[in-house]
Amino acid sequence: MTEMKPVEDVFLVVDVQVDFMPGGALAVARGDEVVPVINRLARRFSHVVLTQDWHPRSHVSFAANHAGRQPFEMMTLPYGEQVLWPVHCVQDTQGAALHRDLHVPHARLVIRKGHHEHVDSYSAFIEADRATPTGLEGYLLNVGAKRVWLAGLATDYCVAWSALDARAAGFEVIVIEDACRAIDLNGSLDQAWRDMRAAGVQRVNSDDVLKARETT
Ligand code: VGL
Ligand code: ZN
Repeated sequence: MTEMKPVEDVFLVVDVQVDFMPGGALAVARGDEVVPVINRLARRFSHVVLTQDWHPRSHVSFAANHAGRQPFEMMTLPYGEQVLWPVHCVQDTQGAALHRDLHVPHARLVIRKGHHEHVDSYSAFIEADRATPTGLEGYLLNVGAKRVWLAGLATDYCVAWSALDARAAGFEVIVIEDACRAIDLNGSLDQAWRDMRAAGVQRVNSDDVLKARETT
């Protein structure tokens, strides 16, 4: 039996959700600007995977669930240092919905992460305990993926952690910088780019991707 040639490129669109948009519960400055760029890029990829931050209301990453703690403080948890966030992306709320203008009808898979009450997960691959897999690595290996292209929110958290874990899993990894926006908390954006560069993550602009993947 002949097999279809596996598509080696996968476009991973991270957390383009209402709560990360201006006016949202954990707003990323100019986060909405990524939507048209991602829509354009997504048309050049036959294989697109989306992620959704998807927390129970009792989630350990919410400052509101720790007496006397404020959003954006650090807290030591059993698995390490955790930023305490405003309540965001609560399962099945409007804030957790994908942005209404995100238009990727051919997206094949939506990975929901951060659903365990006691563990956060910035990464689409491995939760913050650095042990619990989401299943995305197995999925990508199973479909024959070789390269993972990333865009979305936020550059310095969920995009960066996902990019680093994709590298660690052996994929070629490219972050499309102008299709991302950052939170930038205490230098987190510079640190994220340093870490990604050191790990061999490539950094490109959407124009280059669109040009290189032009359809005739
Ligand atoms: C994110 C902080 C908390 C992200 C998710 O999508 O980058 N950041 N939860
Ligand atoms: Zn979150």
